[in-house]
Amino acid sequence: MALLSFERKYRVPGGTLIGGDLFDFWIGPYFVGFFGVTAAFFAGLGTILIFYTAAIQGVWNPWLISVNPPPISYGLGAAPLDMGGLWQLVTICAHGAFISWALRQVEICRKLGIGFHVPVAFSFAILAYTTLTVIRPVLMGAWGHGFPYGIWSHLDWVSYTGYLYGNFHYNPAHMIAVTFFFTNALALALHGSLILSAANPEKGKTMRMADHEDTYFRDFIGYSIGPLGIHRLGLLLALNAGFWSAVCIVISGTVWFDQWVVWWDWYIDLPWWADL
Ligand code: 07D
Ligand code: 07D
Ligand code: 07D
Ligand code: 07D
Ligand code: U10
Repeated sequence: MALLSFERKYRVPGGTLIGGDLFDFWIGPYFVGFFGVTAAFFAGLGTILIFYTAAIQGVWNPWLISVNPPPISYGLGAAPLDMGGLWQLVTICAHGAFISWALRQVEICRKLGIGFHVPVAFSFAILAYTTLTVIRPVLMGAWGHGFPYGIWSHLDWVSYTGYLYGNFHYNPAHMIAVTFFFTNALALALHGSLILSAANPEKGKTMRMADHEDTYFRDFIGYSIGPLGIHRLGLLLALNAGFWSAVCIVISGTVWFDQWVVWWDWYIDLPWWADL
């Protein structure tokens, strides 16, 4: 693959977090690095363990493969391989791979001398995953509260866990998370469509730039957040979507045990109409 002249210029040693020059090289377009090696190791091992589980269970339909966590009775102890031990190993591998991936992003940022916004953003996805498979199970006292690694089975877990607390829609942090997801989709639709509209002016005219984009929204709703601002807003919305998701699930079963609709009783109990 041909290298961009820019890439050739920036392919110099340095910026690694660990191991100095060890693995400080590229294969084709990919930077390798120490964390590229650890990411490949953990992802490879994790995948092998998933296939091993499939072999033990005799299930090869990709939709139905499922690496299940241990029964609740094992608490926070190590479980035998075929009783959730494989799930525990896959969870370790997944963390190894995701965290390596984030640190590899950090190294590339350092090499290029740019900000760390990408690894920070990816860390919120890892936070949501860690909340589901480590933080909440540990707080609840059993690995069995983690979700199973399977395409269908993880949906069953979400549904089951949702109905454990009645209608999960009444979870206030879930509402905030959903609102951030919806608003995020709206913001990206606005941004994508606005940029493409400026890039596709009437026939024979040159591409429009930020002035046109700003003016469009000032005409339309009286305010434009600006070309840099929309990216700040997008990142803010997306990170909050992941963050409030982690909050909504970690509070279910640790600080709130009842149906979520009951939480709203504080509203009925407000003093000015409680006695009516
Ligand atoms: C498009 C970037 C690319 C990523 C892709 C996913 C695998 C899994 C492993 C067979 C947006 C690659 C998939 C590597 C193969 C095995 C063992 C990102 C893009 C293409 N889910 N979920 C999916 C994961 C959870 C939920 C699809 C992962 C929580 C619902 C895919 C995790 C809860 C629905 C998938 C995870 C939950 C899905 C599409 C980890 C709450 C759907 C994902 C590691 C968050 C949808 C059949 C997608 C679907 C779907 C992967 C966690 C709910 C299989 C890797 C436990 C309600 N999830 N998920 O596009 O079609 O992401 O399911 O945390 O309806 Mg899930
Ligand atoms: C419809 C909004 C249109 C808005 C317009 C503008 C104003 C002006 C004024 C500010 C589409 C209005 C403008 C009012 C305002 C000022 C001044 C957007 C619309 C025109 N689901 N589910 C979806 C997930 C479950 C169910 C879509 C996830 C459970 C039903 C999306 C999960 C059950 C329907 C989605 C999950 C269930 C959906 C929604 C997880 C419940 C739908 C996004 C993690 C027990 C809806 C077309 C959307 C749909 C829909 C996501 C779970 C039921 C993909 C992530 C299992 C009945 N679900 N869902 O559509 O498809 O936005 O709608 O568990 O009808 Mg689901
Ligand atoms: C931020 C742009 C501004 C829009 C705002 C909404 C009204 C309604 C009416 C009090 C992203 C203004 C709200 C005008 C006032 C009365 C009677 C866009 C932004 C600020 N929903 N929904 C919300 C709507 C549907 C679902 C919040 C509208 C489907 C779930 C808000 C429609 C299904 C959750 C809201 C619509 C569904 C919400 C935040 C129309 C599947 C939440 C919305 C016209 C899509 C979350 C309490 C947001 C929540 C939420 C409005 C349709 C599911 C009240 C206008 C029927 C699961 N919905 N919604 O972020 O907190 O929009 O609920 O189709 O958890 Mg809804
Ligand atoms: C966890 C993914 C992390 C991914 C990583 C990377 C690879 C490599 C390889 C591509 C967090 C993985 C990478 C594997 C891939 C290649 C080659 C992201 C994660 C690290 N809900 N609900 C949410 C809605 C209902 C319930 C979040 C909507 C019902 C439970 C979001 C609806 C009930 C949980 C959300 C709805 C219910 C959630 C999910 C509508 C079920 C959670 C997004 C419209 C009956 C989960 C942290 C997320 C959560 C969650 C949305 C309905 C239950 C806000 C829109 C009422 C139990 N719901 N939900 O978290 O918060 O992404 O998880 O009805 O656990 Mg909900
Ligand atoms: C993007 C981008 C980019 C930018 C950008 C943006 C995408 C390249 C260059 C844009 C992004 C943003 C601005 C940021 C973020 C926005 C969101 C995430 C979406 C969420 C938005 C909100 C929550 C705000 C919503 C606000 C709205 C909708 C404004 C509401 C405004 C009005 C209601 C006024 C509408 C005006 C009209 C209809 C015409 C003129 C009217 C008047 C001036 C006054 C009122 C009129 C009268 C009084 C007349 C009489 C009334 C009548 C006849 C009707 C009466 C009827 C009744 C029922 C009352 O990519 O980078 O940077 O900026």
